[in-house]
Amino acid sequence: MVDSPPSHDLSLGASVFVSVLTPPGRAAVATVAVEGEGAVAAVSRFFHLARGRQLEDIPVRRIVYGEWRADQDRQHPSVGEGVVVCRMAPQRVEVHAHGGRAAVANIVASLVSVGCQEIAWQDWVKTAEPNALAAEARVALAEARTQRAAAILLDQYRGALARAVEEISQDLHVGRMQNASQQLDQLLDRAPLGLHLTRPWRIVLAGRPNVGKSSLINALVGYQRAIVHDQPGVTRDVVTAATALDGWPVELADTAGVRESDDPLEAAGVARTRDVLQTADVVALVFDATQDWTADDAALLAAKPGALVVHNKCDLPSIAASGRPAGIHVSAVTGLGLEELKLAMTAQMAPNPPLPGAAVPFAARQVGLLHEAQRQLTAQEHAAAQDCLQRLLAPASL
Ligand SMILES: Nc1nc2c(ncn2[C@@H]2O[C@H](COP(=O)(O)OP(=O)(O)OP(=O)(O)O)[C@@H](O)[C@H]2O)c(=O)[nH]1
Ligand SMILES: [Mg+2]
Repeated sequence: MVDSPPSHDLSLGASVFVSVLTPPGRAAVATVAVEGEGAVAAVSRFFHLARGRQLEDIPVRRIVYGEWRADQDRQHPSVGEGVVVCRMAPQRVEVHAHGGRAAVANIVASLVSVGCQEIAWQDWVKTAEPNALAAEARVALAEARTQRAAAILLDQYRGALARAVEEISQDLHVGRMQNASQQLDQLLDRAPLGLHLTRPWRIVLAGRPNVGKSSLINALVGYQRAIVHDQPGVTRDVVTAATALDGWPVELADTAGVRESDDPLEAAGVARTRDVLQTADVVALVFDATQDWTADDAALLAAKPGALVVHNKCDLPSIAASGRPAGIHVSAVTGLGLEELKLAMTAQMAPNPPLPGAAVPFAARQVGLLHEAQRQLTAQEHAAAQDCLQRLLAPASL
């Protein structure tokens, strides 16, 4: 017997969400979550258990195996996808299928055809977490690149930031305005670090040609990322490498050596160096310790007063030239001074790392609302400040 053709007869409206929880790409297993009133009915439309059993009758958290038959397959009952299904809650079902894109797309398309609404997993998280801070932490956790970043985000997922915001709100409520303001300041001080937990710090190595920038990048990441050559003007583009320093996620950028050049290609590389210097979180200016200190070197340094000063090639006899400023003495060849260089970079990136369990804002929305709360507090607009805090603590909205 052939089943009836597909129809939108479940009257789901937009009340059932379907979301792929696993990342795209090839993997052994993919998970599709279906949630909302009618979720079980929607899945039952396509999921066939052995011996005619019904999903409605399966207890919550019992894992069952069966076949997913998209409507077009109903003409050919032998074509079906083996899936594992579990009702995680009365109105929430997870479908675990083979991890290929086709199987996942097939399942999602089936559910959408009966009125389910597909949403991104980041939006699905909003429906699953009690408030926006927890939902944001869960999304950020998936983006964390290092264990240290993940540990701080996990603290926030467990409520560190929410508790701090609640305390500030309570201070406002009982008129402890100075306390509230100090706590807001403390949170905002941690915001630059928090925002980098999911967006690595950018460290740019710049300097004149042939001073050893590419060699230093390679020594810092531990493999041959950039081409090194004894001719000046080798690096023409910005070459980046992802790594971690003291557990913090960073992106190191090697750049074209800065000099005037008639070669349009090299000039384009130098222009790109200047661009990337604008967006750097940390700039390390590299100089060649075996060469005289020149007016060009001094001009480079003057243009970037906050930069770390790195004197490279210290394995060779250095020139104690007059005018050479203090700096970190390193050798990309022997590794001399590299630990000191890493420490100096880390100190610029994260001068006051938070203690375990500390509240750290980590998303632009949070930082914006905290700034606004502080502004309103300064303007004595206490109700408006309280409103910002309540918006931070509110449930996430889709
Ligand atoms: N002895 C010694 N040689 C080095 C050191 N660092 C780099 N060199 C040499 O210096 C030359 C230039 O090195 P690169 O790393 O290509 O220099 P760069 O600054 O990237 O040069 P451009 O890309 O042309 O701007 C190569 O011959 C390297 O082997 C060092 O610490 N000690
Ligand atoms: Mg280079």
